[in-house]
Amino acid sequence: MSVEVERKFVCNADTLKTLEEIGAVCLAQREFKDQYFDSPTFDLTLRDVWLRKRKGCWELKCPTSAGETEEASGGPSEAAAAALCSRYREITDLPDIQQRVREELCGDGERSASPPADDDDDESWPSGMNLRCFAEFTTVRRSFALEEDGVQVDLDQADFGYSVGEIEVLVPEGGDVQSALEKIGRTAQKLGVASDQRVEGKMNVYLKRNHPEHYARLLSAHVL
Ligand code: V4E
Repeated sequence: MSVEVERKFVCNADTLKTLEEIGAVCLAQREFKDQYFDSPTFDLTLRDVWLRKRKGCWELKCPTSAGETEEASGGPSEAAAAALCSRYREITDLPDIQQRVREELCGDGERSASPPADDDDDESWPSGMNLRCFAEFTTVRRSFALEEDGVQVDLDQADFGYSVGEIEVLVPEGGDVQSALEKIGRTAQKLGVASDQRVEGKMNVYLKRNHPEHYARLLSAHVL
């Protein structure tokens, strides 16, 4: 399991040129469809837990637990830069995902010795937990590697007409989140995207347009 630390930025026609100038190497361009799942009353996303299927694989992003991303405090400018970054734990192992989802939905912290039959079925387990797809969109992503160790920049174009850039560092379990924040800050400076404004992700924009009531609830719950 790892923690994804990332900062979103507004990309424009100059971003590709700047990436080239700072020596970024294009790793790949790929297209993928994301399907996000939740209960009818949105119990997962209201807890900032995001379950999705991407390229046939299940992924869960959830808040990091207390102490998991302990960071040096630094000065006010470091704190402001850190506030522009999100940190989410990423789970990709299906039994771990199912266990965490079960915990979130029914507070069942115990790993069942024998999970319900549907859990074994890669396709039907969500409906067995009363989860249904509430968002579906396709993204064209261009990924770049930077000289700065472990930093990746993604330029995303979603099929509903929204583009966004992301600077991200994957921190392995117990790894140094503070160093990831510093790398992201330096990369934002180099790219000239170090504004103090939080930039909306694809899901924010998708929900605002397609599920405005749920979007408003997520804002009230300080999830978005
Ligand atoms: C909405 C959300 C999550 C779902 C995934 O969002 P995002 O990271 O934007 O997707 P994507 O496609 O870039 O995933 P990746 O390929 O990088 O894994 S996870 C957390 N949130 C909430 C959230 C938030 N509170 N603030 C911001 C700026 N973004 C997302």
